[in-house]
Amino acid sequence: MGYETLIVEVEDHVGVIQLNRPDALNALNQQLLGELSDALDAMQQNDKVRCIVLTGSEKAFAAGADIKEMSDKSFVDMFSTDYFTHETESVLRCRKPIIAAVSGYCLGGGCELAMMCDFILCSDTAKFGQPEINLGVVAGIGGTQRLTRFVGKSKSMEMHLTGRFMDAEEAERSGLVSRILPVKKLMEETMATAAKIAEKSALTSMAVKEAVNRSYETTLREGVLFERRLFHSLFATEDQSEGMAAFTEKRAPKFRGK
Ligand code: DAK
Repeated sequence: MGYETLIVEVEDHVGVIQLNRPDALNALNQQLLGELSDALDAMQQNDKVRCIVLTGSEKAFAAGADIKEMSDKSFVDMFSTDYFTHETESVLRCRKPIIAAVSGYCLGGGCELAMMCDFILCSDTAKFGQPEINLGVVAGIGGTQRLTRFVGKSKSMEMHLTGRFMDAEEAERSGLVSRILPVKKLMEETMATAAKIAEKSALTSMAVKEAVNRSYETTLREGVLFERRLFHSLFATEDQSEGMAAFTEKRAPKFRGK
């Protein structure tokens, strides 16, 4: 399928989705988010894809929701269409691992989109922020909730109340991103990380996602029980037999997602 606001390709077992509205610093409008939702659903259906990379340009992952598209909308427009909900939840619906590769501006809805991915790798030029307060609104795609879980109340509150940007060092220090990479190496290193994930059992990757995400939703005791039951259930898979046999036979495992 052809997209106007995305560049989509599959390299080996990694699906790459690049946000592509360079004139608007990849601001998220309805067309882009609709296309993103389609692209993610297609990658979920595509058995060849085992890991997904979501990225932008060197200058901007995304500078937020498209302010020009939103500015004239009314409460009724927003509420009756449930603006952006279905589209952005495509990231949460996707059961395959999604890495956000962030360079440059990652603001407002852009930061919220990156936080919905499974983890964030960023370049040393990345800038994160929730500057919605400057527009007289609050974050609306989960920023107040997710940023707080990543960086804690104090820093999240400060970011949302002042609208200031956080650089890559601060983002790594406070747990928002997993690693910082030199800007020219961001995609190469991200693709290497994605390829490493794609070699694993796709079933086990799905189980990891479900277990880690459950930690946000439940008590420690219930989460640990959920994890243990997933662990037990993976003994019903061929990939568990293959992984453990390969270790004993001192060879690389060949996972088939079965
Ligand atoms: N929307 C639309 N256009 C944008 C944009 C944005 N968010 N950000 C940048 N652009 C456009 C600029 O207007 C400019 O277009 P032209 O004027 O050339 O036509 C072009 O991109 C280049 O931008 P600048 O000239 O401003 O570039 P600079 O390098 O000087 O500055 C900047 C870069 C990122 C600091 C600046 O562009 C900026 O402050 N951008 C806005 C950042 C921002 O406020 N982001 C938050 C947006 S609000 C919802 C829930 C949540 C949301 C929406 C809905 N629902 C539940 C319904 C989310 C809200 C947001 O994200």
